[in-house]
Order: sequence, then C-alpha cells, then structure tokens
Amino acid sequence: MKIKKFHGASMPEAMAKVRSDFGADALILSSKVIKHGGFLGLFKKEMTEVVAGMDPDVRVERKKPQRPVPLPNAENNGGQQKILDELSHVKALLQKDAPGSHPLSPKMDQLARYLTSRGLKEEHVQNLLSSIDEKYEPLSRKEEIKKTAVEELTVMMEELPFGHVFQKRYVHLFGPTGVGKTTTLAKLAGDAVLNKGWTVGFITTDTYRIGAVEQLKTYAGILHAPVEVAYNMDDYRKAKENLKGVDLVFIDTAGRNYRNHTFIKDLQEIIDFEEEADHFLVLSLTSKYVDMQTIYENFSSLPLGKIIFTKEDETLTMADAVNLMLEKRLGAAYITNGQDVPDDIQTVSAGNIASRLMKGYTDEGSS
Ligand SMILES: Nc1nc2c(ncn2[C@@H]2O[C@H](COP(=O)(O)OP(=O)(O)OP(=O)(O)O)[C@@H](O)[C@H]2O)c(=O)[nH]1
Ligand SMILES: [Mg+2]
Repeated sequence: MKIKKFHGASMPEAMAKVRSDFGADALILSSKVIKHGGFLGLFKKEMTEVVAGMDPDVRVERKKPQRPVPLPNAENNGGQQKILDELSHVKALLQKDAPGSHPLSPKMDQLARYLTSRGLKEEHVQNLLSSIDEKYEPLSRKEEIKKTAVEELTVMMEELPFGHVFQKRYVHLFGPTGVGKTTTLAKLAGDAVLNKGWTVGFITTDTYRIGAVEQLKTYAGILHAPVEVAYNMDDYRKAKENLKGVDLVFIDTAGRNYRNHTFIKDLQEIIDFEEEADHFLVLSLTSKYVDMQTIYENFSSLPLGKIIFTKEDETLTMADAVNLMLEKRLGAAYITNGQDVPDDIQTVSAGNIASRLMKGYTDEGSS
C-alpha cells in the first residue's frame, strides 16, 4: 500500500488533495490538527494533516465490472468485506468533504438549507446527510425526507438521557434570571398534585428578588402546599425537616447572572448537593447559543441531571438546544411552551425533539 501525508488549511482542503492524488479509493489512516511554521515557536498556524493510503490492487479491482467473486474461506471473506466497508466509508468522507465533488441532490440540498437556516450546526447537518446517504436509496418525496430526517436525528440523540420520572424526593431548578424557573416548578408541582395525587411542598432560596417568595406562595396557595424560605444552609436543612411529611419537595432558586462563577458558589453554600435530589438546569430556548454554552459550562461543577428548556412558544427553532445537547452530551427532561400553569409543559424524548426540529420543513418550498 502506498502511504502519504497530506496537509491543508482545513479538513476539506486536505481531503481534496487526497482525492486528487489517490482518487476516491483512498483509505484514510489518520487525521489530526497540527501546528506549522511560525517564528521562535510563536505565530504557528493550525493545519489539518491527513495520512492516507492507496492500495493499487484495490483500485484495479474496482475498475473491473462489479460481480461477486467466490472467496476461498470465511476469513478472507471477512478481510475483503472490511476493505469494502472502509472504502465505502472513505468514499462517503471524500464525497462529504471535497467541495463540489459530490453535489447534493436538490432535495437533500433543500434539507441541508432548512436545517442550517434553523441554526443547526454544520457538523450535525453533515452527519445527518451522510447517514441518510449511507443508509437509504435517494429520497425524493418531501414527506419521506422529513420522516427519514426525524429518524436519523433521533438516532444522533438516542444515547442522551431524556424525559423524567419522579423517583427522588427533592427537585432543584437552577438557571439564569427570568427563564421560567418558578413557573416551571409550579407546573411540575401542579401536575404532581392534580394528576398524580401526591402531596408537595416548596422551599425557596430566592430571597434576592422582591416578590419572589410571594410569587411562589401564590402557586403554593392554589395547591394547598406549604412553603419554606431558606436564607442559608441551616434554614435549608430545617426546611427539609419541616417538609418531611410530603411526597415531593420542589426547591426554587434565585435567577442570577450565572455567567459569573461567584453565583454558582453561592448556590453551593445554600443547597445541599449531597441530597437525594434531581437537579435541573433551566434554559430558555430564546437565549443565544453562546450564552447557553457558557451557563452550562459554569454549572458543570454541579451534579446536573438534565436540562429543562422553556419558552418554546416564543421561538421558531429548537436547533440551538440540539446543538447544546449534542455538544455537551446532556439530554432534556421537559420543554415548556407557554405561561399556563400547570398545562404548558411536556416531558421530551429524542424523537419529540427531532420532530420539533423538522416541524417547519414541509411548510417551506414545494413538495
Ligand atoms: N411564553 C412563555 N413564557 C413563560 C414560559 N415559562 C415561563 N414564562 C414566563 O416567563 C416569565 C418569568 O417566569 P418566572 O417563572 O418568574 O422565571 P424565573 O426564572 O423564576 O425568574 P427569576 O426568579 O426572576 O430568575 C413569566 O412571565 C412567566 O409567565 C414559557 O414556557 N413560555
Ligand atoms: Mg423565580
């Protein structure tokens, strides 16, 4: 096998060189980002290095008419199959990365443009198109493309944890100001009392905002549920003691600017994270992606369970939520979609999220 290193300013550029030297049958042996050039160790540029191999025999083989060749034994069969699998993988990579080498069909191009316009990151769009390309015959009907995209997006998220079942006694909600923490807590508590027949209590540690305790007391009053206010860890522990008799305890926290680390420390000083509790980070779907990322990263020192995304009704797209979940490998428990307590909340699965992302697809353009 002939082996050679290729360099490019980006992966597509390096792959284009591989393709031009070795053709579509090249085997990619490794790829990495390297630092190159510079002066006295400074100003080095990042480059992509791809090590590719080309087996001359395999190239000749592929040029012959395609017909099954009987193999002497099962071991050889496995070896040939492995090469063919690798070739088809490399072909997919080359087709994907070499600009203009494999133009998307108009329908797939429409799908890519729909998802990109919604804000799904290019790497996820590419992954989706590659898996559709690998697994399916060319698709032409819009409904069929939508269904397939939902299935494949679901597969991309299927290893993340989704949904929620109440198994722990304490439920903590954290998140930036005004994202809907208190309203969401009231929705969850309302569902527990009205639909499941459980008893609930509330603890609030939000003693920063005027009216925050009153807001929670209003919801608690409707549910005939007790409310405890905690200013510090001692109060918090006492509050838990006082609420021993209820099935579930919902803990509201103050909305702070969690781009600032000190506020995370404040939370740790008041809340007992050792406790048998579910911890949810509440993020609004209307937030900017970069802000969601920073907030998530700042919270990553806490034992976060899943995310609750709010205000779906105020946005056109779930794409940034999907970008965040795929990047951080964290799933979502609930999505809220309105101000009505307790109705405007739903548990979610990977499939729901994928359907939501593809919701506007058939409404746009011709079928
Ligand atoms: N449109 C819409 N509004 C929502 C949703 N959830 C909450 N809200 C509204 O968002 C506003 C803020 O809600 P809160 O529950 O007070 O938010 P919070 O995160 O507790 O706010 P702080 O405690 O001040 O940080 C209220 O007007 C809610 O009615 C939702 O899913 N959709
Ligand atoms: Mg609140």
